[in-house]
Amino acid sequence: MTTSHFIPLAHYREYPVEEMEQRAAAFYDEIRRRRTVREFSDRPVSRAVIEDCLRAAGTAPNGANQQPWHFVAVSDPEMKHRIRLAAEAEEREFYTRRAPDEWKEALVPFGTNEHKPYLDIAPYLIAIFAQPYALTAAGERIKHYYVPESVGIATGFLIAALHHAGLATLTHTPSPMGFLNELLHRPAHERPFLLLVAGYPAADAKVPDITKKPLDEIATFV
Ligand code: IYR
Repeated sequence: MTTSHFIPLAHYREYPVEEMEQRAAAFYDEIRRRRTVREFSDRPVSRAVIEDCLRAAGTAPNGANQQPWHFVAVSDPEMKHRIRLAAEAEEREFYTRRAPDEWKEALVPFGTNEHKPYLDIAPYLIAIFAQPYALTAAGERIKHYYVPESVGIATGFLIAALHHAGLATLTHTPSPMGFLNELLHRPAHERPFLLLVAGYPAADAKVPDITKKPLDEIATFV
């Protein structure tokens, strides 16, 4: 029988309201500078930074604390190239056949296409896998709960951590992504969730001229 075990909430910090307001504003100021980048520099990135950002991702709230995720940080140029070739093959299909015109129209402002040179250039590709269930050594399945929510939150933490550290990211979603299981030797029951490209932006990187919805459009207070 499983039992529960509680300990005091030791690490919570309360701030005076004014400091809380300053902190909230400062965080907004920092996170609003984050931009999705598609032009990366090949400058190497400290592995210690990636490790701490992954540790931060691993603290995300998740269903029943089952932590239904696995991150594969790829820096090996050969593996990055294999991922690029496989992603571009899927993307070629997407842009020439699979994507309905309405979808392609929605992507025009971002100038995306089937060419993904950043998969070779960026120093790190982080493949994020979701685990719908765990497999015991005996081959028994242990169901995981709220898997997409959990992995989505962890990915958000990871993106925020990388940005906070001073790195640029791109959430890349070649579809389908099954090739990642094969290339990265992940078990068949794990689902590739997202391929996060991370590194320094290219010195001359450009980003689309887009804006975010204002608060009154995205939130309601009742
Ligand atoms: N996965 C494709 C297409 C794509 C789709 C959306 I929605 C985007 O916001 C961006 C791209 C690609 O990576 O090009």
